[in-house]
Amino acid sequence: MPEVFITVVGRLFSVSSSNPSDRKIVVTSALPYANGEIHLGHIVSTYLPADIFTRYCRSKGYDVVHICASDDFGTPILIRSEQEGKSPEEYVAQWNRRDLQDFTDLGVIFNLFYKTSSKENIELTQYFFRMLSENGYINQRMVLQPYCENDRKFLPDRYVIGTCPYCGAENQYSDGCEKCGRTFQPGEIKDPKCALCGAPPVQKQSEHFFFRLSQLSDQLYEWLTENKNLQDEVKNYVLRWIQDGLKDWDITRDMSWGVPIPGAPGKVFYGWFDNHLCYISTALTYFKRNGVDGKAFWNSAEIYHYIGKDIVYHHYLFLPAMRMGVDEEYKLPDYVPTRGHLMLQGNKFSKSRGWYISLRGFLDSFPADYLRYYLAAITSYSQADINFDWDDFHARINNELVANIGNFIHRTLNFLKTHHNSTVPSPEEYDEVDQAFESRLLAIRAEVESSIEANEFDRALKKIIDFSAECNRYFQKREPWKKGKGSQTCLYLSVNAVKTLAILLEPYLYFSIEPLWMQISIEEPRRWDDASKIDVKPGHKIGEPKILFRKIEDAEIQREKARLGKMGNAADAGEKKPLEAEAKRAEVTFDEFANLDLRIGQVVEAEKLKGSDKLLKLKIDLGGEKRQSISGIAEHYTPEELKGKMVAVITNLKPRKVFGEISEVMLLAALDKATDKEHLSLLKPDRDVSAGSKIS
Ligand code: B3M
Ligand code: ZN
Repeated sequence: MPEVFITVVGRLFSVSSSNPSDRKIVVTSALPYANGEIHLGHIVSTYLPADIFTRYCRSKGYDVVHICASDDFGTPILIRSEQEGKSPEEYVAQWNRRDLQDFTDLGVIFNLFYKTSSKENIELTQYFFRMLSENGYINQRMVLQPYCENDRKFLPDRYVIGTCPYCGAENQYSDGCEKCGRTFQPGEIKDPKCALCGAPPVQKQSEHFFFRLSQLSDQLYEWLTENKNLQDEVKNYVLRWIQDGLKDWDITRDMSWGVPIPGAPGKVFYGWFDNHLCYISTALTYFKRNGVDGKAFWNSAEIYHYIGKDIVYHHYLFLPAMRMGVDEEYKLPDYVPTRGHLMLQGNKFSKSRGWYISLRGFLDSFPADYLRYYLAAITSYSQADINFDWDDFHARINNELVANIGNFIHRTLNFLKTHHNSTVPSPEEYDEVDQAFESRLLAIRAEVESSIEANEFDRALKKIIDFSAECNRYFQKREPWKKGKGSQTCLYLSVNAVKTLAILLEPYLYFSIEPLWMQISIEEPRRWDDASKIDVKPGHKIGEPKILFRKIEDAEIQREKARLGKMGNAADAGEKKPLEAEAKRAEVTFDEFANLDLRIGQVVEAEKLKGSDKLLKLKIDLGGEKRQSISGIAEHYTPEELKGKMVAVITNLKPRKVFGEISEVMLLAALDKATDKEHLSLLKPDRDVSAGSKIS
């Protein structure tokens, strides 16, 4: 088998000319934190570019995998799970499922979407730690950490809130300010308070492990300067960080939710120590499940880590440094494609101000491919910010997707159907116009391919759109409806152009192109290299043409614009307030909660308990079985009022004696917050359910 070498942006890859699957590629997308929905900002910088590239690679026949996972650890996640009364495991599992669903609905497909809390990732992280220790890259020292004496725990990162030392914004987390964007070192925040109880923390000694990043400065510098695939604009400021001097990195957190640090009970790794290792552990897991030697694959593959520009530090320094520190047992990245932030109508996205488009909301209104098309078209391979503009979206979908691409494809197929009995006619002799068009058709694949290989998916898409516009012009010029000379050639070349467009567009518009193959009546396999081939032959019968893209109406865009700034979707707004002291109780695991037998019961008998002003003696029907409750609600309800009422109760509290009477069931009631004990309300079901119904 002859070997040829091709150069891809300055690197040499050996590719067997007849076997594209020799080119191995691992694509990863930055891991979404398991505590909130995927939003368009994530999509634009990371998941869509990674998905387009992976689909392209697959179409080329390269041996490619796309890997991702939920980023499960960290204080924000633990705090949210506590607030929602869920175990962190249960909480992150829920977001993992939800994220995967969102990705799938947007056509972003992974070989494996796993999790940082997986057994495999925990093992790999601990292994890295041990190797780094052996190689002298870990040291330990005592540090002062905020500690809440009320809650009797250390308060890492987001467990402390306070005032930004730079801009004075109040109610900020201790790791950075959302107002001015600065990040802080532990201890920097002013007027610190415990996020759980509001008490000011004290400082307490704790032993922390540090990753000696500074020891790897020279190696990092060399890697950055030598790797020609990295974007210069990013590289330049990372090199400056190195020149300014890298600090050793505290990789320890005094808490329970995280990868346990071997030999250090009560301590876990900082999430950024383990999360990028999950690229490797997830890939290895995927390969293992498929009987492939994952390590060998990884080390013989080109590695692409797709990210947004807010996590450059971690991916250009921590990530390579940790791999260097274990003697590059796992290969360093070849590419770390980095893209900018998404703006909305020229302003920053803000969920709390309603200046926001949720992915789910978008998909409820428009086809997924419209979003893929628009975002791919406006996103360059750079750190420049990207602006989502509803009018621009409207114009591009209607002009480019519908009136240009959709129109050419449909008019060609429809013309074949109505004038040629759905059969591709034989070409006649070409004149210059046909020849010029044919050479465009033969050249377009390589042109698009070079942009995709350079990670410039917007430019590649622009080339496809321009080509489609040329197709339209050619069709228009040939006027096949006049049935003059050259009209058969026009249809012949046009249907081949449709096939080429379909192949080139498939990585961008999978949902729309998939049904097009039925219309052209071409079966698998359809490979990238089949584009620009004129191989739809005379006599080929096509299927039933259908419109691919629908136009967007003005009213739809008006509706979306009117929504902005109004949704008041302040889902996160309350997150930072200290939980009220009164609500603060000891932690309960989900299993403990699940042990409570909560039910709806019916009060069948009620009377005052002799000798007490406060207590009522009640009989509660639990659907066949009746049990007694001694309830302290006599000042709020009369026995008459209660008879027949459906109420919420706990049935499996340990029975206890009250005033000499046994109480087996407890009624649930709310005490009005404003008036405190003065106003009490029993809980009752919102709809009719029968006595004994379980509450969960
Ligand atoms: N979860 C940060 C983010 O979502 C983080 C990325 C991890 S990639 C290893 O922006
Ligand atoms: Zn506290």
